[in-house]
Amino acid sequence: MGFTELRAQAKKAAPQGLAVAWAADPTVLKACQKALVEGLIGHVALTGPERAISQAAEQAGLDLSNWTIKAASSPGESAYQAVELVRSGECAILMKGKLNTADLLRAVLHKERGLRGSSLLSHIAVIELADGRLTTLTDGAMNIRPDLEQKVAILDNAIRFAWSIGLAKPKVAVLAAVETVNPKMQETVDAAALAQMGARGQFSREAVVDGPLAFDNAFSKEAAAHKGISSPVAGEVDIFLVPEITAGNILYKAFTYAAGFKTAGLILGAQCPIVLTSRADGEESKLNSIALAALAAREG
Ligand code: COD
Repeated sequence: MGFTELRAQAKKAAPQGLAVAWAADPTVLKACQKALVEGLIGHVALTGPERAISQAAEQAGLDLSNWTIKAASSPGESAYQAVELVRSGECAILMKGKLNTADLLRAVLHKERGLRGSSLLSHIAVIELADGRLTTLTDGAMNIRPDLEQKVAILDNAIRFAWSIGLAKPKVAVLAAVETVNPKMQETVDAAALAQMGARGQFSREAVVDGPLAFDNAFSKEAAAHKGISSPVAGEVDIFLVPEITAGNILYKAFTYAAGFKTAGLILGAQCPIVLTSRADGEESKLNSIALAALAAREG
């Protein structure tokens, strides 16, 4: 299953409203328009600087006369307005426009006016590999240096998400630089604990968790065999769990830019799915991310 099939699945969900924070970006507007035409969403509400949004719409060749626009003069204000559109029930999906990730996430995390859920919020990237199969990577965009407890929550979010998009009993590789536990490398100790938790059924849905694994042996069955590593996830990984944001962000961008794979991104664990791609990501990546959010919104 690739993004084409996912988009087809997402069309079957009842179309929901999408709120965009700081929407003055032609690529974002075009992705929203396509999502409307494809029936992935029912309506769009934009927040941000009105003049710049009109200019972006002109650049994109779009007529926004039927779209709701809420004026905001700063990215922070715009983020709170978009969050409020979800809190009021007007929209069921939030999307990052042309603002810093941290500005949007601070509004989402606000204790009284935000969208915190019952679990830790985390980012998941979805990647379509060369053979057309989807895999995921977490967390390369939100949690900076998660401890073991936070990694458990990040992995649990990812496992539930994988099931929701049809990756049943997902295979998880907990990444490190080596395959053996080295007490001087905390990520290898955490990986071994997570693998044992998987074996004991400690996540909220079933998954096969292995680690520590270096990326080559997780990604390639041949590399693992060559090194004499026997792993039930080698070459078939559905979830790559990275030790911290920098490793994850570099790997995510290497998938996009060096390998040329299609990618999409979401924040999980909030009161609604949040479309979170890089500002440089193209229209297709943003559209695929909206489709994922529509599917996740259906799951509730
Ligand atoms: N889930 C739930 N609650 C959280 C989370 C989370 N992931 N992170 C923080 N909180 C809560 C804390 O418990 C606390 O109550 C409050 O939010 C504030 O926490 P701080 O002090 O850590 O918050 P900030 O504002 O300093 O940092 C939160 C950010 C998400 C902004 C920060 O973690 C961050 O900058 N992440 C990286 C974002 C980024 O730049 N990504 C770039 C790639 S696109």
